[in-house]
Amino acid sequence: MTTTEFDAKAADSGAGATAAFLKKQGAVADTPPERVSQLATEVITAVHDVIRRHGVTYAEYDAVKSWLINVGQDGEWPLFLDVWIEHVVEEVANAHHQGNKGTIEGPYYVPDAPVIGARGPLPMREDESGTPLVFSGQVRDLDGNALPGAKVEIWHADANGFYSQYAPGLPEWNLRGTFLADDDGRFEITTVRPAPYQIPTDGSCGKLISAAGWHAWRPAHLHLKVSAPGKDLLTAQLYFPGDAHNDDDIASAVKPELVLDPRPAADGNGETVVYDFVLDPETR
Ligand code: MBD
Ligand code: FE
Repeated sequence: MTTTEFDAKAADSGAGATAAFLKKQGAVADTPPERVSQLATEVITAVHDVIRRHGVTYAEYDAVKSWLINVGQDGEWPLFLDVWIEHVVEEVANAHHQGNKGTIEGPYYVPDAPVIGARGPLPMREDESGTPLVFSGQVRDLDGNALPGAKVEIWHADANGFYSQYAPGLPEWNLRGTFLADDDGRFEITTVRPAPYQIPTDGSCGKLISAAGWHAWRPAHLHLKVSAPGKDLLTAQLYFPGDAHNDDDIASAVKPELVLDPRPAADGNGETVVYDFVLDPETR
């Protein structure tokens, strides 16, 4: 029997996301001890307050202790943090932006995806399933000037909700690519519509979700990183209108400005959508 994406295990995608994160440069902040002490004290104090207010028991303390240990063993710290914490970090980091809204990166970005050029198809299987989607747009600065050569990185789940490099049986760069905008700042990406994403149910995050009676879903989304010299990197996701989870994304990452408006393709084959990106000048 061959292994397919449907054999994905929480602990495998978790281990992959953990290894990818640890490989990333720049994950060390040079934080002065006064700030470390203040932030750590306030987080710990907030936990103390919850314990007192709710009369947390030893049984509950031990359950949390074993759950925290298991999150690490499953490699699910990237998933946990990106689903429940990252959206507030993004909100604070980009509050000053006047251009495009951004949103969270999530755990499944891989740098250096194949360069396609200004237009073309993402790497995909010969028989890749899903509604064909042609996504075009222009990258501009705050004054409306085109940004030729802007880099548009895109990655997304397939029509079964799985990401290449984080589920088995998928080609390495499936549905991941790097586009370089043309002289008018324009790009055109040929792909297929992704499916909604379900947080793995067989790992620690899934265990929390079911113990709390939550749902495990993110709406279907395209992930993007858009960049140009002298501009702040824009990390975003784009969503599809009418998705059942646009209003209750478990990762709290949907914003109205990030919902696409796809139209039936002129040739009757799938959909086309236009979405432009406006980049803020580089801060700091
Ligand atoms: C995803 O695909 C994702 O985008 C986020 C933020 C968390 C988990 C899975
Ligand atoms: Fe995602």
